[in-house]
Amino acid sequence: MRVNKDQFIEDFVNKLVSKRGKKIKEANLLDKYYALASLTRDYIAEYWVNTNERYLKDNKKQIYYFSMEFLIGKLLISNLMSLGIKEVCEDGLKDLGLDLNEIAEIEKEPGLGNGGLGRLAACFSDSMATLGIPGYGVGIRYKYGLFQQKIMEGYQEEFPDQWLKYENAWEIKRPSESVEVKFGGNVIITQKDNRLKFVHENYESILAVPYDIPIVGYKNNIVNTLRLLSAEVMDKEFDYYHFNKGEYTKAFEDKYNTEAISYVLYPDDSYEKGKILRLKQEYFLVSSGVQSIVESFKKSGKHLKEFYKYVSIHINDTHPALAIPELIRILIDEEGFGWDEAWKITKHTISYTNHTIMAEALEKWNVDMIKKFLPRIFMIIEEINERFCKELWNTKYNGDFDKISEMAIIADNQIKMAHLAIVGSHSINGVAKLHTEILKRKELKEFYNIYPEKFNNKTNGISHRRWLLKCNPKLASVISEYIGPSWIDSPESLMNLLEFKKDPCFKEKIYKIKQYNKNKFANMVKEKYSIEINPNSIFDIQAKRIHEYKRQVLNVFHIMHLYNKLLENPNLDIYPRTFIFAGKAAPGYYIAKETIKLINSLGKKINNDYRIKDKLKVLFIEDYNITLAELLMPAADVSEQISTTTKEASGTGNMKFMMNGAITIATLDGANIEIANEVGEDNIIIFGLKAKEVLEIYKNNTHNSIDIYNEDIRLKTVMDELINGFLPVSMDEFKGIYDSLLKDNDKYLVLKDFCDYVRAQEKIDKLYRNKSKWLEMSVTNIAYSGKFSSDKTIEEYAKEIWGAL
Ligand code: 475
Repeated sequence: MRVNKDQFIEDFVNKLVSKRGKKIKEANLLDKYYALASLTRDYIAEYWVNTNERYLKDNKKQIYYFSMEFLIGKLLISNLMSLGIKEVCEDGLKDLGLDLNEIAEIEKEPGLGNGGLGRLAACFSDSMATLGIPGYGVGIRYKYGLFQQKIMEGYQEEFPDQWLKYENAWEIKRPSESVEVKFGGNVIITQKDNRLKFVHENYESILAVPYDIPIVGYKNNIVNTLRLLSAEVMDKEFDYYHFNKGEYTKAFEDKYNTEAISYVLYPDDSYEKGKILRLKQEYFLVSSGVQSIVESFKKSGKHLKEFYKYVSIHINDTHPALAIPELIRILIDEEGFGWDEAWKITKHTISYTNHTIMAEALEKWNVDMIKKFLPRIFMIIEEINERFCKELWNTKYNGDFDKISEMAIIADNQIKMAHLAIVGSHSINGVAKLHTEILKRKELKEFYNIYPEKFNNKTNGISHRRWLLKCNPKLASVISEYIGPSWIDSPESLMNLLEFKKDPCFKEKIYKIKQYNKNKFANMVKEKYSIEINPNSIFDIQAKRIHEYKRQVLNVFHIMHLYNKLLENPNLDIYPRTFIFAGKAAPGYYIAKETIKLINSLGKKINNDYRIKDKLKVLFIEDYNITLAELLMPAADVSEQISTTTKEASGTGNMKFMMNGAITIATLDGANIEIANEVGEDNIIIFGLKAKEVLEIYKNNTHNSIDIYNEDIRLKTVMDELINGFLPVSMDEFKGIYDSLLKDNDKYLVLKDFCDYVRAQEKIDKLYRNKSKWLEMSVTNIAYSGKFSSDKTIEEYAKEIWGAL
């Protein structure tokens, strides 16, 4: 868009008055932020309206991305960049004596996601808008996002995330587009004109009120929509009968119970508990989403028979899989379709991404629960299941009861959502090559056998706009200086950087930028934690959810081992390193929380030990979120991607670090494999068991952790230090971790990979000393990172799954 500095200044000053009732002199930071955000939204509005108008006219396929999580990050700066007016605003504000970054910092981040899955939804939304795909995000407007993490005495404590405390500057509430979602009650079946009629009675109604957030395409005048739904009572705000009796809690009970549906994001990553409230959240999202889509489709005048030609609904993992029975319900009960046609339309409309093979993350709902809260939906799932089992019986598995009950959607009083999603959709994809192969050959083998055509891979990607252009402006500008700005539109052109990987002048610039970003990070650490870190040490970062399979403990063991070596010989030649951890543990995940305490206890011990001459530092940075990630990625020298091979479906942090020039130390897991294939083995440090070996160990149970413990004295020492008072905690503090590794035979193979990990880390130590070589590796990583832009991933989804583009 076009706005000059003078116009911007005038608009901003006027906005301060109209929106906040203040002149610049009296305005505080919050006033300035809301004025600027509101002005930015005004600038966006014109494009938003035009985009919607064009999408209506164009008749192109509309893509609806259903996700329980959208982790979009702060929006002010990225919106200004997408509009192409960041510099003008920055200049204008400067003339007024204001600093854009300072204003932008005050924005509250919408933490509406746990980790990878939620951030992926955000990167995909960004790419759809930039590629001009008519894509809509559909999610929940949780009043409280992912908890804020504070570290107290080394322990994680959780606090409510009050991101809506003031207001959300970006959203537009659209009460007139609210829809009714029905829970509970019973279904009456009648017969009319030879057809069964299903009438849902005695249900409880909840209103789904949409709030729309603009998703601004990068300098292309396109603005897509992220629609977040909030639960409200239909009409009765409170009950006068109880109110008059002075029973205030009772008077408001209904309202509270209803609105609770969109109160809190479940804080578990890769874990499903089967809670009623979570089920209600899921149905709330899909029912309101599907109803609105059908309504707006009908307005276009086209026949619903053609629905799937104009609409794709993509479900982000199985969490929104009830979209399948919900669409069938609407088509049959409300639109008069017969089963076969409703089934065909639904299957062609829906596609599904699987994000994890971890058994504990697979959704299974108790039959009685679904029956009670979603009686009509349950009938439809039963019907799908019956027809599916019949199909199996009549085709491949006649007489094979075991096979059929293994594959059934309903078994053992449980509904298996992954099975429902596979049967009721036309596409299922994994998120990296290895992950998809494991789905096809192992986890979902039986389904692959009968529906091979449905399975495909779509390796994850990240938005290079947020994860390079926005978070590392200095690097972005040097890149453009050398290869021109074309990489911003076509990120694969970052490959042109390879030409300069041996250019000393370019490399020096890359080095200086890394140092600048490290200094910036070090300043934050000093200010917040009063810890001095050495910006000339290696910044070695592991930032992700805390989970046993991600193996933060392996990282910790390596640090303890280095520390032991230094205690033995304080003059040991170790390149100074700062080990940085960040990440949240699910509040009920005991071992993950112990791991946080372990990292902090180790930090306390090491950071205060003058004997090792500041060669090692260990930091745990609290409250990892998108904003912190934007500071961390550019400051990293080493990226830790050390999951147990086969367990990390893809990973996306690996791509973010790489794009900012960090060198990855990794197992050949998830997308690490594809990163290694791109950059070549000289530019990534690989260690550990291969997928085949891990699968072998799991299959044949050939692994005994006690043997490894007894054989490797370094490992034995470290392990013993967990429980012998070496760390400044009580002796049983880390018993859970200790037992999981020895008593429970180390399910995630930490001990097994320790030795090779230490070797790989020694290699890092050596390589970093060779500055020229290190920088060449760093440039190579940046150059190949364009392959992992979500633009490319989304193009593949659009072409190969959605049939749009
Ligand atoms: C994978 N979340 C990453 C990323 O594809 C992958 C599960 C249940 C309930 C709530 N959240 C979840 C996940 O399963 C998840 O985030 N999976 C992650 O998806 C994007 O890169 O490897 O672990």
